[in-house]
Amino acid sequence: MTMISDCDAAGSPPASASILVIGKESVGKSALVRALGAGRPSSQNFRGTTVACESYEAGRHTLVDAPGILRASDSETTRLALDALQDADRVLLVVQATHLDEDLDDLLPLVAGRRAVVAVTFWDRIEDHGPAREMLARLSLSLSVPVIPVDARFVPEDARRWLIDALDDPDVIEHTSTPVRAGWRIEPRRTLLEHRLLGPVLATLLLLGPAVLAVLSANAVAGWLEPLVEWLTGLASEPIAAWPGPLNDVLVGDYGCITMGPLLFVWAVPTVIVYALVIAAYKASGLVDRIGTALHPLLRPVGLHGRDVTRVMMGFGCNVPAVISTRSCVGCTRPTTVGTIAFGSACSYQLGATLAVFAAAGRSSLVVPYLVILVLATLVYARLTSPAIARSPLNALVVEQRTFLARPAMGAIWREASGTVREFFQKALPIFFGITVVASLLAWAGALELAARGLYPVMALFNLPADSALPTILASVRKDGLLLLAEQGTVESMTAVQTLAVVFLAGLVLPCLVTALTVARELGTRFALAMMARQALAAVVVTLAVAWGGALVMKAV
Ligand SMILES: Nc1nc2c(ncn2[C@@H]2O[C@H](COP(=O)(O)OP(=O)(O)OP(=O)(O)O)[C@@H](O)[C@H]2O)c(=O)[nH]1
Ligand SMILES: [Mg+2]
Repeated sequence: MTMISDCDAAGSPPASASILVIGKESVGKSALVRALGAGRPSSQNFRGTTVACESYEAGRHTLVDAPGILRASDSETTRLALDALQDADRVLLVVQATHLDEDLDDLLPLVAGRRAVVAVTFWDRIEDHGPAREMLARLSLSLSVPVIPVDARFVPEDARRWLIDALDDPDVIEHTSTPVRAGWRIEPRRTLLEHRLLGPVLATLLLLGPAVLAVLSANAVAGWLEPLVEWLTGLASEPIAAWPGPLNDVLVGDYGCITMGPLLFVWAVPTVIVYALVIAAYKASGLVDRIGTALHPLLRPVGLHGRDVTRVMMGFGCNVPAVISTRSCVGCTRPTTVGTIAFGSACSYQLGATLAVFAAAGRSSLVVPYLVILVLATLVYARLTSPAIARSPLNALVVEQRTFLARPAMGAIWREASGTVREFFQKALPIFFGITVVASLLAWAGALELAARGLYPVMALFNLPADSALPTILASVRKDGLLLLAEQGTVESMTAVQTLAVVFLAGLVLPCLVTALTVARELGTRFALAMMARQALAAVVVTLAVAWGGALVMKAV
């Protein structure tokens, strides 16, 4: 019941006599591997959940859960799956009952000549099981291999045994086309999202939903949490105030952890939790793919595809898994998608910290122009950085439009969201406090003032005060470093336009360090460096436009 290894760097499965679980995207491969008792591979209702071959030990079998095959695609995940298939002797071919003929037509030529068992998932979507079962029996007879129907989410013990036993010594599939046809095809029910005009509008609202919800709930939580947290920190800081520096500075100085802590808990934590819950619900319900499909016609002119929207949206939670998930994007849009995530997917830490800065400035409503400008700037950035081929009207949406919407299982949402929140408390929180310690020590040693004086001309270029320099530098390494801008005195003394400008500069000038390293690992160091240079340039242009354009507008009104 354990996962024994990831595939190697090239993505090949281990050489042992393992069974490759292969099929198209989102047909329930991972759910089936899990149901067979093999570990807990991630199973989510969006195309391209699994992005590497992962081996799991299931009793006497080793199952290799492969990424889904996307027909006519040059995606990294399809390549991994096809490479794994080359070396596979035994396969568990997973096809979706709703599109049985289509899946067999596409996949039989790939698995012919291998020992195989066929699992027909989404059996629960077939209404009349009697004739369908008869058809499967005939298919099994013609192919000379077991064909086993299942609802991969809930596999009963007898079906599980049937599958496990069948996998012991399967026969070779000889056919390259299906000898018996089902003749049915069951499509997901159409919703407003598929409406030609209303679909994109609804999809845009749903896309922005997590940010709006995060803002509203962070405001609500802050309303009742702030007095309590402030009272508690006041209580804690009183005795420390008399301690000598630098201890005093590190704890209760301008950038001290006790000074900054409340901002983190009042603003960032609610934002992280709300983002995690909403995005997990979108993924588990299948909404995320349907939103992407609806937005495809609007986004293609800027070089992004519907499938990429899913990844950009994942980036709202954290950029790192979103960048990894672009392995299932097509080759011509992957670099643009990665760049767009790094530039425009304001992760939950970044948005939480931004809200805190606006609140500290006493200008919470700045979040509206912030989000509007961010979306517009991201679209322009994608348009300017995408290759012409990605924007071509001939570049169709490479996605099989058969995501069934499902009521999201609470367990799936909880598993996903609690992972993100745990990560925040275990990894992000200590790093944030580390940043406050560094900033406090620099302030105590007088280095801040020196740096501020040195950087004054640069900040003046953006019409910004010198003391915003250090928070800007720290925030460009870790997005939650933006919180340092909320230090008493920094944003309080700025105008609304300056507050907006500094948040753009600090938030956009570089991707967070972990994202940059992930991009370098996924697409190479040279790509990562070029992307960072492009992003820095774009951030400078956006900040200049906001700072000087905003100042002009304010003067006019
Ligand atoms: N109704 C129904 N839903 C299923 C079935 N099998 C899987 N699902 C759901 O379909 C979605 C996709 O399942 P996964 O197991 O992630 O599919 P996958 O083939 O591993 O997908 P990729 O890794 O993206 O290729 C999840 O939301 C599952 O809960 C099934 O038999 N019936
Ligand atoms: Mg999977």
